[in-house]
Amino acid sequence: MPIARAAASVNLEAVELRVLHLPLVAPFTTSFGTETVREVIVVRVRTADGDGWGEIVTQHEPYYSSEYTQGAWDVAQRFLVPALMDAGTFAPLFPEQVGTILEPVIGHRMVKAGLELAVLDASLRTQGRPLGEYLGAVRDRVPSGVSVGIQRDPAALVEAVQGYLDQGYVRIKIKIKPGRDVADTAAVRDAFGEIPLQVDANSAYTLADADVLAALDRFDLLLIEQPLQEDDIVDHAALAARLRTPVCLDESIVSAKAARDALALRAASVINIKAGRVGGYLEAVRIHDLCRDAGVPVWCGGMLETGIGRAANAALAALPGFTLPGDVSAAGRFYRRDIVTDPIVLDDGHVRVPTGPGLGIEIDPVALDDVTVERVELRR
Ligand code: OSB
Ligand code: MG
Repeated sequence: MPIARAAASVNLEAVELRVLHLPLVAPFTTSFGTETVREVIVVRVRTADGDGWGEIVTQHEPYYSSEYTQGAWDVAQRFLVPALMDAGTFAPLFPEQVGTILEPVIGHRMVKAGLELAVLDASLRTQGRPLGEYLGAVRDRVPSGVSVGIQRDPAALVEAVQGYLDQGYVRIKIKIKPGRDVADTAAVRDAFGEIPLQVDANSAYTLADADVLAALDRFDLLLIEQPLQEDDIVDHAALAARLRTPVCLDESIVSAKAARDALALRAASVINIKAGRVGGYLEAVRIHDLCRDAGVPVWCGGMLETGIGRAANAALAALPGFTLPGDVSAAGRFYRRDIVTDPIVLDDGHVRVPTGPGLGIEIDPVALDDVTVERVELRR
């Protein structure tokens, strides 16, 4: 379904950026490291008609992606915000133009996504229009999966998964890495039987590990996510041909073009869509559309979002091609205290798609200030 390009223009007056440090309820371990405090950037655009909010989902270290928070902080202030300001000085700014305006800067997609989201939010709020409706949502709630980090040992993993199943999560994803793959997956399968289960390797393997990865075939996983490196498209195709488990790409899919190429080369039969990784929610919808036309299932990935990005992810995940449960969990899965007044909760294994204007959230200014470690305001 094409996007109705009807969001209102905004008159940009200023852009506020904040680095936040949000303590996690428990450490989150992947093949590339352990996070205990989420470092993220929040964007507020100030317009003549009100504010809009966005989130730049970088992590503090460039291990998932080449992007990282202090790099994002720099490029936003020196290049991307000024480009937006310049464009908005001579003409009203439409959200659908943001991607094109920022295109001359190579990469830095998470920063572009956060800026575009803030402009979109400001624009849709003036129209009283929810983001979900604008993007093409067809559901008012979405099934909620949870991404479970690597634990001390398989027994601890089983205990962690039990806790999430008790809360009602409808799909479990476990992180794996070499040496913590077959036994961990077997432990979860043995403990819980036929639950919807998938694994995420975050690029920790090479094609030489194909035998180990093929040993996962016996667990009837929904998919294996990003076994090889970001630029290993041909190797992913070779691996996919050897596995019964469907290969899903995350890190490799940095744009609609990358998605098209990966599908053409048969490197993936499922795609994880993260708006930050692909440069914004509008590019995310383009990937959704091309996958839908190709009959390829997609699901909504996560980057430990605050209530800002989490609301946007719930809206995106409500599009018709999102036929697999996403990593759109309750805010409480990561944070004791969110920065929004009405954090997303789990209800019968689902999260609700916000219905208010724009992102449909209100910022809790005290909570936001409490976790802000750096703040800057850029004016025209
Ligand atoms: O690979 O999906 C990933 C978190 C940070 C970086 C990469 C990933 C993840 C997750 C967490 O798996 C998903 C979530 O936000 O719930
Ligand atoms: Mg992933």
